[in-house]
Amino acid sequence: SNHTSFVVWFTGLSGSGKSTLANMVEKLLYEQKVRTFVLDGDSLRNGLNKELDFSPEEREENLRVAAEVAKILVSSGSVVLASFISPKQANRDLVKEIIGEQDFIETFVNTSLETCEKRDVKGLYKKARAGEIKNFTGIDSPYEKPKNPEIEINTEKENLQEAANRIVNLLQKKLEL
Ligand code: GGZ
Repeated sequence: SNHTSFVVWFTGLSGSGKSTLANMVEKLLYEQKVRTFVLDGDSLRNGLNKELDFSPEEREENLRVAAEVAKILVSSGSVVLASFISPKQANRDLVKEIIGEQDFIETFVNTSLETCEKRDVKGLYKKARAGEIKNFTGIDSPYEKPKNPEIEINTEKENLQEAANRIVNLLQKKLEL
């Protein structure tokens, strides 16, 4: 195989644990001297995608740009750990098309809305419930669960460290480390 890098694309609700997992995977890969790059909604939306809001159209544009950036990083040889809610099947199909199916690993961080809302790490669910934030995923904007993710993590049943190890094992097989 000539495969040297991939995009691990984490999809799931706000507060599902996507970025936490991505950072754990990055740490494990770093220890194995694999070059990585972490991309997420927070960082992209603070810079490159500053103008974009959370309407369906602008989420799609956010994700299109994210996928193009991920593609550039993969072409330079990095394993890209990308965390974006990417709420719709159509969003994930677009991302997969841009990155290329062969380089795309769809990873569903399956944490229930109930749990995300209970954790409410940033207080965003509370604001969304109060109507202070509009178009909030899971509250007044939809999240379509992936039907056939390559990896699925159930953070309510599985320990995060175990989940991160599972992802790295799969990558190792694909990278033939
Ligand atoms: C969802 C929102 C919203 C709305 C702000 N809906 O948990 P966070 O805070 O740190 O991560 C969320 C982030 C989602 O950005 P993405 O680029 O991943 O979204 S998408 O893929 O749908 O384009 C959340 C914060 O932004 N946030 N307002 N209305 N999340």
